[in-house]
Amino acid sequence: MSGAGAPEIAVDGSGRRIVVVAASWHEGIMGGLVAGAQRVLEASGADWSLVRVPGSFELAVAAQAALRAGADGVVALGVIIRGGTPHFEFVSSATTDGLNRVALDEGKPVGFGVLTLEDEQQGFDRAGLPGSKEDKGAEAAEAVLATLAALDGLRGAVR
Ligand code: DLZ
Repeated sequence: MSGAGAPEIAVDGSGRRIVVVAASWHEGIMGGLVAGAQRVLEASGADWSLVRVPGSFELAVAAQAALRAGADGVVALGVIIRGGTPHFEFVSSATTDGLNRVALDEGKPVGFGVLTLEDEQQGFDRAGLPGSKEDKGAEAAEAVLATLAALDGLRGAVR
């Protein structure tokens, strides 16, 4: 999936409680993702915190716990790089399915900032670092805030 067609999103996060859950594999790329999400959340005025988990596989359970503890939304960040084992497929699909399930079960937005990559370079290109072409941590944070606003609007519209 390329970043072509990504929307420009400006959102107000004041009054929103957002938890960033971030995996710890591939720390150089992860640093860029976390910094991108932080930039957006701080600029938006959201009340936010960061929770680290070991790997991307653990993101879904942490996201669920954050939402059950009262967070309005979660930004999930991870980096999964294809290696020489089938682990990539298992970890990627479990992470994606798990995060989607948490969002639907809890009825709250989970921003998907998990990069599934062939190699490290693809991650540096997307991590919002100097020289990167894309900023996927920032995009995931914007998506959560924009979705919260959309859900508020939708609930107001159907009352
Ligand atoms: C096991 C594993 C592998 C092979 N690769 C990655 C990866 O590229 N990115 C990542 O975030 N996590 C990886 N993991 C770890 C799993 O997500 C998980 O933490 C372990 O299997 C322990 O449950």
